[in-house]
Amino acid sequence: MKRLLTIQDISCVGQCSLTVALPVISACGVETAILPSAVLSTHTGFPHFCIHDLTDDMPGIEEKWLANGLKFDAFYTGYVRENQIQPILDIMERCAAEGALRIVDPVMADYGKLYAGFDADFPSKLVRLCDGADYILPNLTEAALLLNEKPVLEGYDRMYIEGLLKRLRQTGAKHVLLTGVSFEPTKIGFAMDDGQKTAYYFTERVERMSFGTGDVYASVFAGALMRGLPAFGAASLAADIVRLCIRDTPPEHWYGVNFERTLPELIHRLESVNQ
Ligand code: PXL
Repeated sequence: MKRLLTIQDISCVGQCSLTVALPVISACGVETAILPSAVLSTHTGFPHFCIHDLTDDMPGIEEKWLANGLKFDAFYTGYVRENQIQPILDIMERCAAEGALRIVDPVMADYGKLYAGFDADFPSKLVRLCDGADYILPNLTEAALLLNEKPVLEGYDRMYIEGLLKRLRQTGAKHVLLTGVSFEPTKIGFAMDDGQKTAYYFTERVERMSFGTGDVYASVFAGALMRGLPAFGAASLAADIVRLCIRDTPPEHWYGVNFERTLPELIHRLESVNQ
């Protein structure tokens, strides 16, 4: 069984980050190790929250992993803080099994705005994590902010998307998976660039603004990829699963998506993969 390390926060309530990644990646049949970047009372979309930063614990944890000979086949980073970028790069270098993959979700913004608690210069710091990543998974807002551009959320065309993908690969990322791409009101999906071509995938749009969808998306992608699906298959499975989760979430449930009842479908869709 492959062992993946995911580095992101524990939001105690909020159906996001580690409380999503752990069940989802485990459901994919992949051993899931965690390194919490911070503990929050809730995610930062709630009007009141407190945060306990865990940066200082990272080097000691890494040291004990190394002493125990623990290595990881993949790393998947999500919500992290500025002063954690170097310790995380160190861990990804020193605790990597041969050929380990780096999947970086540059979690910091959506709907044109940075999440509460991040400074305007945070995107320029997060670019360092993208350099050398095998896959980065920004949404449209994060993609623009990583490039120090103004987010464009509507009225764009394929040329804009493909230009964005090309500029994002210049950060040093090998593949770019841009989420939340939509050229017509009823469809939403992703664009994926592997350096040679751009591939698109769209599903029916379920009209709802939801926290945590990016975390479900990245977790399914990481889990399915480690389980042996090709990247485009893992990315399109992730898009299908996110759509099912949103469909299962009542509109008044504003702070997350009910991914829990979609886990059997995820397991079922991965059953035919022989790894
Ligand atoms: O779902 C992304 C996310 C992860 N972690 C924290 C957040 C958010 C989005 O708001 O606040 C702490």
